[in-house]
Amino acid sequence: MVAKPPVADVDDSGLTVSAPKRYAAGVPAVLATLKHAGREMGVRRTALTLLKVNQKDGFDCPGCAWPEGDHRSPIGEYCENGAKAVAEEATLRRVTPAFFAAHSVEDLAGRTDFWLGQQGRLTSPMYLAEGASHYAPVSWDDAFGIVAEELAALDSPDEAAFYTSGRTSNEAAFLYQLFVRAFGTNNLPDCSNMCHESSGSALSETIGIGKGSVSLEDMHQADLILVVGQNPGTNHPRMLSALEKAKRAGAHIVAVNPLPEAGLMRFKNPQRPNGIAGSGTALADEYAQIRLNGDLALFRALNRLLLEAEDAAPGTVLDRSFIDEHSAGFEEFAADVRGTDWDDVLAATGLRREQIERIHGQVLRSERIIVCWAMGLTQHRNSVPTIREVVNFLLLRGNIGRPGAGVCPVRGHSNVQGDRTMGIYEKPSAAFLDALDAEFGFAAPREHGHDVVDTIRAMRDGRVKVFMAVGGNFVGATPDTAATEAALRRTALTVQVSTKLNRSHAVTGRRALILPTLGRTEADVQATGAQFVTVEDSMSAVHASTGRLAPASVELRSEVAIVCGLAERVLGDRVEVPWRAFRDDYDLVRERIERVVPGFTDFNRRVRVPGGFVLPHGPRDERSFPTATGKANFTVNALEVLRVPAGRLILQTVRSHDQYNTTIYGLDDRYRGIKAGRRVVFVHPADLAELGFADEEMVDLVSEWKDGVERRAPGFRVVAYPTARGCAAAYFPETNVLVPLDSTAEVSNTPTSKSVVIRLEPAGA
Ligand SMILES: Nc1nc2c(c(=O)[nH]1)N[C@H]1C(S)=C(S)[C@@H](COP(=O)(O)OP(=O)(O)OC[C@H]3O[C@@H](n4cnc5c(=O)[nH]c(N)nc54)[C@H](O)[C@@H]3O)O[C@H]1N2
Ligand SMILES: Nc1nc2c(c(=O)[nH]1)N[C@H]1C(S)=C(S)[C@@H](COP(=O)(O)OP(=O)(O)OC[C@H]3O[C@@H](n4cnc5c(=O)[nH]c(N)nc54)[C@H](O)[C@@H]3O)O[C@H]1N2
Ligand SMILES: [Mo]
Repeated sequence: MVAKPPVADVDDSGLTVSAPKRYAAGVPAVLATLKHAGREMGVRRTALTLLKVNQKDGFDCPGCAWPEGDHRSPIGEYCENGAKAVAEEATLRRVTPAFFAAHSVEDLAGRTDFWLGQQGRLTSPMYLAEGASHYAPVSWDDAFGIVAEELAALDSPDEAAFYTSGRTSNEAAFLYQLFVRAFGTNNLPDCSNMCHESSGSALSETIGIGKGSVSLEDMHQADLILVVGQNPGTNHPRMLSALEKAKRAGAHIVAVNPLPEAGLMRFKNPQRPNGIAGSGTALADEYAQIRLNGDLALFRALNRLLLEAEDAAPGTVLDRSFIDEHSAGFEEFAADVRGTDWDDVLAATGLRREQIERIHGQVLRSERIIVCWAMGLTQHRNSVPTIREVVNFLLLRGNIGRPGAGVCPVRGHSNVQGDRTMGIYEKPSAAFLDALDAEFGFAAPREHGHDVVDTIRAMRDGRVKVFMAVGGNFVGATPDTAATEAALRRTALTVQVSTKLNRSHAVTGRRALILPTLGRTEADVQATGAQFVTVEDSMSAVHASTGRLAPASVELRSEVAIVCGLAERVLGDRVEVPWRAFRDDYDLVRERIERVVPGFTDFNRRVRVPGGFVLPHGPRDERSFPTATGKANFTVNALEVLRVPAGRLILQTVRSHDQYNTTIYGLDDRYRGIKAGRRVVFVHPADLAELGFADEEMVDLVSEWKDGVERRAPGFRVVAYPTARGCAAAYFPETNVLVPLDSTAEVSNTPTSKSVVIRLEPAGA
């Protein structure tokens, strides 16, 4: 399978490569912020908008889900990449009906996501009729009518799937899942399925709740913070401030990553005067350059060392009272982990034993430990066992449910955690459905629905015929691009609720709709007046978000209004839900959330308190673990070393510094030394020599998997780079074509975007 790269619109002939940067942020970040924001928004709008990001009376940054904290900078609590996310949304450019008249769908399908996003904000509902070459304007009423007609034509509600991307507000998410379940299905795939699903699966099983257990305060109090499989300098830049603060309070920081990411090494805080000038703070005290997928082995080795240290000095290493009182499964776990083979550990991690022992020494000296992680841990076949082993590591010394300690899966999209809390989940719990039924007087379906990968399979096989998405770019973000596109093209109708144009508008079902919506930065005025929405960050804090800018077009509707309008049209009086009242007054929606979702008592009042409130979390608050055993569970996680055949590399697909998932802001990856191009593959110089390739050579990336299908991404420039041996890296979404649809993580079914076995071939061979 070859996906034709739509590169005609990207001029990367000026691609240059220089040495990777040694520190993150500082002056270049400030300059990049102002340049990018000014180009999209103009100077005045830039100043007005950036001042309101993440302020208590402002809007929630549409960038990442890192929490804001109480001490917000008066000059704006944002980062370079948050500013880019804001500028991307608040841009003055517009995609109008005239644009669609000038560009056929075929034309759009030949463009990159970079070009598509650059065209500006969508302004009007658009409809692609069967057999038509172009989208044409459609009224909101007619658009809802088309969806209703196609849904009514299905043999079963399970023939429709309803995707959510993690920017959707709590209010919109709650109403959306209500509509979908009232319609009769649990087919609610979401971006989490490709993101932190492995964290959710592992944490639910071991500690009883799929959310992180630490607060910002904990970060500042920790003695040891391990940042594993995460690139915060690019993806969660405000986290660097928290790490800096922790560091100043004496924390030791260990970075575990195949790539020596600039943000992990050294940080110049641009929001502090001396951060702009001076040499910044060295962040990582220890950098473990691990091989891709080596983390399970690393944590097993650390756990074995802890058990041996306890044997040597009984009663001094393990937190025996925690283990006895609060945990289950210790004996089995311990027996297994003692057998961990050092040769396997060294092969899997690529680390030296001395370094692992040094980290172990640091663990022994640390009373309070936090482990942070992101996609480097979640997107492998054995991600769930890996994260379970991280939990074992923390449980051994009681590092959960006390200050300065715990699990910290760092979320991606700004409200991805909240969407789950609101019931965007294909496997809802019975308790949630019971509460929903009781509140709204209908019987929600009990059968589990499709996640992302299963939705693609079902579309491919003709079992799902209507696909709707509230936000996101399903085509761009999912694996196996060629297979996914073919699957979507088989459907009867695709519906995209979007702010900006992307590939999912160009790869459609027989008919297609684009429903343009308000973004976070924009004022949302309904019949009863100005509305705000709420979101939940990575540390379970729920707070309000109020947009101020005039909407990009008078035709835009809020996501809440779109969901309510559609639900009313599709369901008629099949259920007694006051959709119109909900649309007119979001307080009424929050009243219902309070009655259905635990933890939202007095929601409307508490969310109006500046800064909002924090949701309950049993393990964090009182060491209560709502698992099957009622305790925190130790688990046994087999170590299988990922060995690749000779002449092959393991490829991870990552984000550059100039993108937000499939939204490409620009063609630079400043910290990694890349300018003006994205089709690059990072490989260790010694591997290049062994494989017979040279720096700067043009190659095709060919992925090999047990299904025997060859997947090829053509035309990449080789960049000799100090990554771990045997490991390569290239950007997503250009490389999604290489990720086999059926190559997913055990339990969580997350695509294995960080371990793809590839070979290099001379380009065009
Ligand atoms: N500016 C910006 N911010 C974002 C996003 C964005 O695209 N742009 N995306 C948002 C979203 S949705 C998410 S989920 C997060 C993603 O945040 P990250 O997870 O930081 O994003 P990735 O670029 O996928 O980086 C993965 C990191 O893990 C490392 N890694 C890969 N495989 C392994 C492994 O096997 N072991 C170890 N130890 N490390 C490994 C990589 O080298 C890299 O540093 O960021 C969010 N924030
Ligand atoms: N190979 C590979 N694939 C990956 C990953 C990887 O690391 N490697 N990461 C995965 C991860 S972690 C994630 S989270 C997914 C992301 O998957 P998605 O969330 O589906 O993708 P995004 O690129 O974030 O979606 C961008 C689009 O969202 C729309 N949008 C932006 N703001 C709003 C809004 O406020 N409302 C609405 N309705 N629409 C809006 C815009 O139209 C924009 O084009 O990708 C996954 N795919
Ligand atoms: Mo994500």
